[in-house]
Amino acid sequence: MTKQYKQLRENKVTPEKHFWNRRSFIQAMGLGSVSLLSLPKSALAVQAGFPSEKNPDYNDSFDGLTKEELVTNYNNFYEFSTDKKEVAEIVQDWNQPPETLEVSGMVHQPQTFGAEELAKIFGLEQRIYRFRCVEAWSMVVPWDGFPLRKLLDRVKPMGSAKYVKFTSFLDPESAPGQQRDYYPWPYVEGLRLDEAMNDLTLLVGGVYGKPLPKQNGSPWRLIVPWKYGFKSIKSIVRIELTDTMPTSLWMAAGPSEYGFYANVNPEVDHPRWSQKRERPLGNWFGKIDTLMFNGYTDQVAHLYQGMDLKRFY
Ligand SMILES: Nc1nc2c(c(=O)[nH]1)N[C@H]1C(S)=C(S)[C@@H](COP(=O)(O)O)O[C@H]1N2
Ligand SMILES: [Mo]
Repeated sequence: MTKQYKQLRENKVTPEKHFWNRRSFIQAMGLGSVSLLSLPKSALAVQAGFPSEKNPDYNDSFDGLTKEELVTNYNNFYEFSTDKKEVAEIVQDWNQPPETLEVSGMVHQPQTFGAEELAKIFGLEQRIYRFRCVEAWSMVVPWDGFPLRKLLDRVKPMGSAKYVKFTSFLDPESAPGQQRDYYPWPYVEGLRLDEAMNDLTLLVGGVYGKPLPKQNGSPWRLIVPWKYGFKSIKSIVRIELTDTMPTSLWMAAGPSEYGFYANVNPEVDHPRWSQKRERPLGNWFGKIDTLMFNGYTDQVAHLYQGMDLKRFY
């Protein structure tokens, strides 16, 4: 929490300088004609500079939020390092996070968006989701983003589209991990179209009410909370609709260990470790039970009716 934000909360009456900060930001976001007084209170209760509105319908924080310092300093981002504690520092030398996001393939209205304009077009809401890495650690995070469905609706998928393919940036010059060809870069992930359209699936541009730090996948990443964390691809440059199942980086690199679906399932062990329990980041009391679909069964079980969930894939 920044000093400014604390002050906003402590002084019920907004000091004038903060009022002006917020106002100029809201203008920059293209909301210049909206009076501050007409914005709901919750919209103001965010960081000056990143107007994301808390959505109280998505608040999985009963176990407590993971500390922001942990979320932003313990990262999987193999383009930069395989050492989770090193990513945040190494990524600082990366001076070109993607500036555009192309949406193409089997759509009637392909479009390339500037990274800056997405929040303006689709709005931002904050949802608190649980996040479960396949390596059996987990966290609880307030993500700022919007349902991916909104973006897909805008480009009008063709009837023939069945899958969505997501591709990350490719820049071996400034991403040291991409200089080694151990992995088939760029990072690619995929969802079935109905999974991508599910209400829980978010395109995320911020965390803790602030723009996404580089190490968490700026400017835009995916968050799919009922799947293992590797599905939540970072720093996306392209989203393509297709009629064939995309081959993800992990399917190509380790087909016997990482499949297309990768739904969180405590009953199906990874070939090298159990998935029954997980270690919440920052939890001194050890492990907790992992939940089917990471706790999102009610929202997503219908997507997999008739499929054999005992299979890792
Ligand atoms: N482009 C890209 N996206 C990625 C990864 C990666 O290495 N590169 N790692 C994945 C994995 S394994 C996890 S657990 C999450 C980690 O996200 P975080 O660092 O924000 O916690 O990002 C996922 N998205
Ligand atoms: Mo992960």
